[in-house]
Amino acid sequence: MNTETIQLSRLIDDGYCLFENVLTQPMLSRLRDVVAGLRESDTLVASKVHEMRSAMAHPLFADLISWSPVFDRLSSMGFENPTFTDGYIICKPPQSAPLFWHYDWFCWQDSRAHDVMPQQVFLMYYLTDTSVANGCLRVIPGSHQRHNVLHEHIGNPHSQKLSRAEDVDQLAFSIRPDEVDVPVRAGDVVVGDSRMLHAAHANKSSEWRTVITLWFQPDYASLPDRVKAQMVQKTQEIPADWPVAAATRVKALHPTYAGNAKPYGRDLYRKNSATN
Ligand SMILES: O=C(O)CCC(=O)C(=O)O
Repeated sequence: MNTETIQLSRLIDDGYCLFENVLTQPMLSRLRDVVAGLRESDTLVASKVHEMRSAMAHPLFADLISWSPVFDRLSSMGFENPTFTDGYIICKPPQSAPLFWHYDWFCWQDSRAHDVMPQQVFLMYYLTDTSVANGCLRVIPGSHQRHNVLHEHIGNPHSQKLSRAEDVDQLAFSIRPDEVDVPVRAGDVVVGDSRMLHAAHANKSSEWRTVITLWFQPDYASLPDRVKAQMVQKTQEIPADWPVAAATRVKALHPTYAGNAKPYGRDLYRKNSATN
């Protein structure tokens, strides 16, 4: 088996895989400079857990969204024409709370919500090396497919209460017996199924820890119409003042849908069924 086939099996079985050394050092430096500028300009929306902003905040993110080495990796996994909908810059301040367990899939009502192939994946690029000490990613392998006890307790996985980390004693913030840490080196990319339960450790270090999360649909053409409509609806608008070249590159990756199917909306709850 070649590396990409192994990574595809991991994505399908565990819900995530890791590609090392995908970004160059100059690209990492540019991303760090832009993120530092955004933080200084005070335009990120802060919570106890992190500060967050859309990746449309700066045209440099067009370079990351269309980063060709990643498309080569996706293509070798059989994903020839992925689409891109939205992205976020997530900065964890020094001494900040853990990020709660959640998934990022919104179409659980769909009859194909439990398909083997992911309908949507995140690409997470960390701008620093990560470890348990500075808030690395944590995942529950297999939770994109199999029922997990957390599904019965987390309710709306994106509620304001969770974002504000008001009650860190609740299960959504707990250390789970089946969780796995995903420490990375800056420049790696984690590819994960949006249905998988994931979280992040507290940042106990004295440095900021930033991740840029980009949402792709690896095989958009094969998606059910209502899911397509949903993806088009959540696609972030490209700012009018972006340079034409940057805007064109991102626009070329946007999904399109000309049918009449109704988007699912943000129906965040996964069915609490022990059978899947
Ligand atoms: O902050 C992190 O490490 C994870 C971010 C995350 O869970 C997300 O973007 O959905």
